Amino acid sequence: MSLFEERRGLYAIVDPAHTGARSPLELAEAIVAGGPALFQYRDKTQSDRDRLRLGRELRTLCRRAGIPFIVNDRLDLALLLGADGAHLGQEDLPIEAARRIAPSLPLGRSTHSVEQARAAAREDHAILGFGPVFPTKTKERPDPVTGLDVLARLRSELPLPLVAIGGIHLDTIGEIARTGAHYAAVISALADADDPEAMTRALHLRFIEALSANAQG
Ligand code: TZP
Ligand code: MG
Repeated sequence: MSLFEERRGLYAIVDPAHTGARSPLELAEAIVAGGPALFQYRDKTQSDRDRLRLGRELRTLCRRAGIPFIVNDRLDLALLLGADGAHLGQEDLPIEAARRIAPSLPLGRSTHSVEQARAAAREDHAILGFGPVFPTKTKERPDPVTGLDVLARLRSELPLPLVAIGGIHLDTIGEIARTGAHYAAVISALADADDPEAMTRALHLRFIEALSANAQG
């Protein structure tokens, strides 16, 4: 069973460009204390030196807490940091090139349509991102909103765990769990929370509760 199949729940993302009132490290400490299923470091703005510095701190935090640490976009950084996996987008390295650099690292791929998801599922990916499922202000030039029906359809069609992303908040995370997706990825609902630790707990718990309600119903 892959790392991503073993777990379910909140996939917390920390991005230094979207941390609300806190430093990236303060936000990450609060989130890790709240216990998400997975943690991702996403950084499209800092220098490589700063990425390496912050990445080391985040990896240490996650390792202490036993939370898998995933790096977005950058395989070099993922390997340097000893990450548990990397997550690639449609414009990042194609799978053949990625596998030459990182032969065995668990890899995710973001997809934004049924066609992209089917194509990524035929390749050596361990998890697929899908979205934006709701409107988001966090991503620059987001793809069109997908909605949830297509997520449920993909879940029944594809053998891989799915992570829904885009505009997910406390009042909608249960709907994500009910589609069968393994994870809900969240940036702003955590960064903008008054108490990100409590918000992490609440989001993760609501996901897990919706899963068990689904199993009983
Ligand atoms: N990909 C699709 S939407 C998104 C990414 C990285 C951003 C999600 O952030 P938020 O703030 O949870 O909508
Ligand atoms: Mg990317």
